[in-house]
Amino acid sequence: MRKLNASVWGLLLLLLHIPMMAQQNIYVNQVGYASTAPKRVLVDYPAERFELINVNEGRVVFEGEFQLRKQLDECSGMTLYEGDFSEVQTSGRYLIRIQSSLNSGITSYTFSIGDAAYSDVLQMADKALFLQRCGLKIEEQHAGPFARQVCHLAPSYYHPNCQLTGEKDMTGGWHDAGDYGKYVAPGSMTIAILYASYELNPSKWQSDARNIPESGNGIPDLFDEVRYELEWLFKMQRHDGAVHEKLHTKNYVQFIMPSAGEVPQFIYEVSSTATADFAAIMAKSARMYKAIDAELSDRCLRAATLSYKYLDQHPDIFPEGGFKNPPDTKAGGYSDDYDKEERIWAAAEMYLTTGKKKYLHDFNELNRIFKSEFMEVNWNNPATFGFYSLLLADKEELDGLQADLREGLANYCDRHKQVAAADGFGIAMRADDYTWGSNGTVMYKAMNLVMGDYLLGDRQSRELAARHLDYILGLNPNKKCYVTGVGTNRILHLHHAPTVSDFNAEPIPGIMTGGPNKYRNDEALQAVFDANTPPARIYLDNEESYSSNENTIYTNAAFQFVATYFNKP
Ligand code: 9MR
Ligand code: ZN
Repeated sequence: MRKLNASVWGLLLLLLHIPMMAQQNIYVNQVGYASTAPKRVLVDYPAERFELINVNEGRVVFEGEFQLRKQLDECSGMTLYEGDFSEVQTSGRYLIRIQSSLNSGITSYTFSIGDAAYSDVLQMADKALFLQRCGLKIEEQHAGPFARQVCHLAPSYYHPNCQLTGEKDMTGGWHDAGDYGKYVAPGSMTIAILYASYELNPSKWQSDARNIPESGNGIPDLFDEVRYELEWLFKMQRHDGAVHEKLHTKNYVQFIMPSAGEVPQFIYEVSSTATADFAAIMAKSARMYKAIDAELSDRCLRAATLSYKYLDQHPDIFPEGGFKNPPDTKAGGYSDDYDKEERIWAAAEMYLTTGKKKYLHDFNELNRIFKSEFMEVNWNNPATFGFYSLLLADKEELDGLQADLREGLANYCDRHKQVAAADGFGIAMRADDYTWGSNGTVMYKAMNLVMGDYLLGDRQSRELAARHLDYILGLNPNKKCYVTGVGTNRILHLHHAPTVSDFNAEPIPGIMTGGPNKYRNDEALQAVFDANTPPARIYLDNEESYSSNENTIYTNAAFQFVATYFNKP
C-alpha cells in the first residue's frame, strides 16, 4: 500500500476529531427573554442559519444567520457561533431550529418572549427565601409539599472563643444556604440586596399577598420577610455593641431535615467585619422602616449607633488578623481578614440615616483607599452597597462625591463591556472569576451593570446585564438552567439539606445554584473533572458537589435583584 503522507494523516485525524470536539449544542435562555431585551442563541459548531419557531402557532416567524462569536473561548473551551433574534418582541413560546449543511434540523429547548418572562420564577424565589426561615413551623398552606416541622429552638452555646460561657436564645433568621448555619455578613448582605432592589423598583415589591404568614397585615411582604432576619440579627449583638460572627454546628451535619438531629449550635466570637456589617444594615433599616414601623426603625438606629461606637473605639481589625474558625470547628467557613470594606459601608449608611458630618468624614477617610471605584459586592466585600446608597440619595451636599461615584460606576461598566466582548458567552466573566459561588459573581456584576443603566442611563450596560441573566437561565456552557423549578434542563440534585432529605422529587423551586468552580473544592468535582477542564464547565448537578451545586440566600437575592429589574409585573 502506498504510504499516506503526513498531511493526509493530519487531515484524517482532524476529521476524526471534529465530531468529538463539536458537541452540536444549541444554547438559549430556557426561561425566557424580556420583550425589549437583546436575544441571542449560541451554537458550538459551525452552523449557518436558524429559524425561530412560534411553537403555539407552529410556524417560522424569523430567520437569521450565525456569525462566528469566539474561537476557542478560554472560559468554555468552545468555538462559538452567535445568532441574534432581538427584533422579535411578540409574546409567545418559541424554539430555535438549525438550518445548516452540518446537522440541520436540530431544535433548541423552548423558551418564552414576553414582558413578564420572570414573574413565575420570581414568585418561586420569594417563597424560597421564606422556606429558609429557621425556628418556624412551615405550614402546608404556605408551602404545599415543602411544609416542615419547627427547627432549632434549643438555645445555642457560646463557643469558648467568645470568652463567655453558657447559652443564649438565638432562634429565628434564615438558614444561610444548603446547611443550617446563620451568619451576620451573608444575612446583612442579603437584606442589602433586597433593599437595593426595592429602591430601584418599589412598585414591584408592594405585594402583601405572597401567601406568607404575615400576608394581609398591611405591610409589603418583603418587609415582613426582612424583619424576620432583623429580629435574629439583634440577638447577635453583644451588650457593648460588638457583634458575633456567626452561629452553627462545629461540623457539617448530614442531609437531615432542619428539625431532625438536635446537633448543638455554637455562637462564635465577635468580629469587626460582623460588627460593621451589622451597623450598616441596621442604619439602613432605620431608614427603610421609618414609615412602616417607627418603633422598629428606632431600635435599628439605636443598635447601629452602639455598634458603630464600638468600632470607633476599636479601629483595628478584631479578632486580630480577622475571624478564623477555631481548630475544633470544620463547618461554616467565611473567614475574612480585611474590614475596611465593611467599615466604609457602615459609615455611608450611618451618614445617610443621621445626616451627621462625622460619618461622612469617616467615609471620605476610608474612601482614600477605595477611591470611589466600583467592585462587585460579596459577603467579604460590601463596600459597593455604600456607594449604591450614596448614589441613590437626594442630598445636595453629596454632589461632588456623587460625581466621583458616577465616574467610578461608568469606568466599571466600560471595563466590563470589554471583558464581555472577549468572552464566548458574552458575559463579563474572566477565567479567574469561576470560583466557589461563580453564579453569584455573575449576578453581582449584573447588579453593577443594572446600576449603570438606572443611574447613568447606559443602554449598553442594560443589555449586558440582561445577557448575564440569560447565562444563569441556560445560555451557558453546561446548557443548564441554574435556577431550580424552571427550564427544561433543570437542576434536580441541589446540595440543600431540606431538599435532599424531604420526599419531594424536585428541589424547592426558585433557587439559584452556586455554579462552576475552577478550584474543584469537593471530591465530586475532582472525580469528574481534571484541572485542565475549562473553568465554566466545572459544574455538577450532584448533591455531593457542595462547591458547585449549593445555594445561598445572598446569591439568590442577587438573582432576584437582576430578574426583578428586567421583569414587568
Ligand atoms: O461561599 C463560601 C465560599 O466563598 C468559601 O470559599 C467557602 C469556604 O469558606 O464557604 C462558602 O460558604 C459556605 C459556608 O461555608 C457554609 N454555608 C454554605 C456556604 C456556601 O457554600
Ligand atoms: Zn433552623
